[in-house]
Amino acid sequence: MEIILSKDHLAHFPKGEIYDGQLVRPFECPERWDHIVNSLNKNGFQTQTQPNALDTKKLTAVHEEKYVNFLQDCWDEWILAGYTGEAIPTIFPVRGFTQDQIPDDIDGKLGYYALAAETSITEGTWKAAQASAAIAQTGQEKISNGASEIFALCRPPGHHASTNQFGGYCFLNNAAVAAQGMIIDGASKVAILDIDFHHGNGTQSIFYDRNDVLFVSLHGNPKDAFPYFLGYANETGSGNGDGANLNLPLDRGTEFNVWVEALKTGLKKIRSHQPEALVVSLGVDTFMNDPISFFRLTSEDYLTIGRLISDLNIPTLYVMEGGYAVEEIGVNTVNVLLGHLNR
Ligand code: OKP
Ligand code: ZN
Repeated sequence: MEIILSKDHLAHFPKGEIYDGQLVRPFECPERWDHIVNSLNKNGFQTQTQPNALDTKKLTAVHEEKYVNFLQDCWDEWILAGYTGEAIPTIFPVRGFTQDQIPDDIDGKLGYYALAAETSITEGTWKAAQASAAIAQTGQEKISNGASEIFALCRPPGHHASTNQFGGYCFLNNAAVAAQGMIIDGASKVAILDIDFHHGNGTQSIFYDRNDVLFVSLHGNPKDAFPYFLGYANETGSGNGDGANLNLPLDRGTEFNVWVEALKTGLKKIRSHQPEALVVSLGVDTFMNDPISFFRLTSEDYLTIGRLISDLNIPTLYVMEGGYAVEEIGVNTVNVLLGHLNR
């Protein structure tokens, strides 16, 4: 299995995440990447490729151009305003506020383009976010050109980013860029399977009214888990996309025996969609020791997950999302890939 990766992820490492009423060291940290690469190397994944430059046309097929420009200019505008800390949104267009005015001031703009406040923007954020999307896109192009399985080692993650909002550690929706890229490059139907602990609200919203891209997600029930305001079972798609969105929310403390039944339900839905390619939003924050999540999966379970996904027999692009039990993130991630290869 070919791996796509880049050290440019290092450009994004905020010092602070708002958590527990404090600015803490972010859970989404650069050494997550090191642990994954170490495990890949230990397990003989030798084909490691740098991404091609990001194709802006494919990017803006998923994200609004104004939002892309905001991400690109945010840090400069923040500094120009005289701020010295990291860029953090503090006010949002909530219920009762106007939704259609984009402020000129960077404080207002940050809130307009944010869905949450835990994700700080720094000098290198845009560089890393672009590289991460380029990794997914490069993987996509290889799948579109006939590869049967690719691992896109994206960092920062992407599935919370919508067409015009960042948050939940995400800026550009890497999985959505890949799925849309597959359509642009000729696929008529693709599917996205999101097995990160958190609901992929960004991915869902991007494809919600379309039936060419099926979105299936297993995640912590939003009544108890981030992102709280999307991911319920009654969200099944709208208009043309009616029936092409499947949410499988699961309770606190869910163990693998229950989780895997939901996975099988999701896989059945994917089979019936008959996609030409599959994008897996691969988060391993479903792990029992994850510090911010509440499922109970073990390291061995990830082998089974890879095997079950490979049984679909569809060209598959794995796109890295979350996983914050840093010591175990490598083993857990690579176990999915090993399971997929039946090794
Ligand atoms: C990103 B990805 C929990 C706070 C959650 C944000 C989580 C973002 C997860 N008390 N904070 O889906 O792994
Ligand atoms: Zn997550």
